[in-house]
Amino acid sequence: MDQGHEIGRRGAASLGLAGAAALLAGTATAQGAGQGAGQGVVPAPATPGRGDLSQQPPVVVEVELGSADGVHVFTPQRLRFEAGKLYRLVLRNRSPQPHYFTSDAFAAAIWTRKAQVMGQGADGRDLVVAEFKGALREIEVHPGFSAEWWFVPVQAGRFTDLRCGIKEADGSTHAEHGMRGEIVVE
Ligand SMILES: [Cu+2]
Repeated sequence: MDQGHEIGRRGAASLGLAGAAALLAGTATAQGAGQGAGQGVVPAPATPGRGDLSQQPPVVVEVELGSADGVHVFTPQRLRFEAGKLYRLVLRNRSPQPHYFTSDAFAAAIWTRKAQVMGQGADGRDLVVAEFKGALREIEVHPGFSAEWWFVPVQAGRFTDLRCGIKEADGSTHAEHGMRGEIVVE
């Protein structure tokens, strides 16, 4: 009887994940329908509410790519996210070189709402220069700038392939210098 109960619980848990994925797929379809007009898809109600995971207030997480004195490192090196929450991941590069934020495993475990290129207005404040919608795999940020990745993690896991693959003149990569990290989705 315990075994049956356990299987039942597992079934419910996987249904929960499938349900979340279906919810996200529904959200993307609704957005697409707004742009494409028609196509037999009934748009979701315009009022964001329960079930629209893409419209919740984002949790802001900031990562420094490299350091101002040229050390190749992610700060922090370990990132933690919760499945189902919307995140605004700010990738800031105050170092003298460009850097990548690359994790193929992580990119496959999230739903991307958008990415934003940030610039600075005359008053020195950050402003959005451009937004990109659609699936995304990695982001490169150039010295002195920042970019934002807005996403909802949809799959739990521990992803150890966070790295910057940029090569130095001697052929070594920033990852080999220590620009590696780990991302956990719970
Ligand atoms: Cu780098």
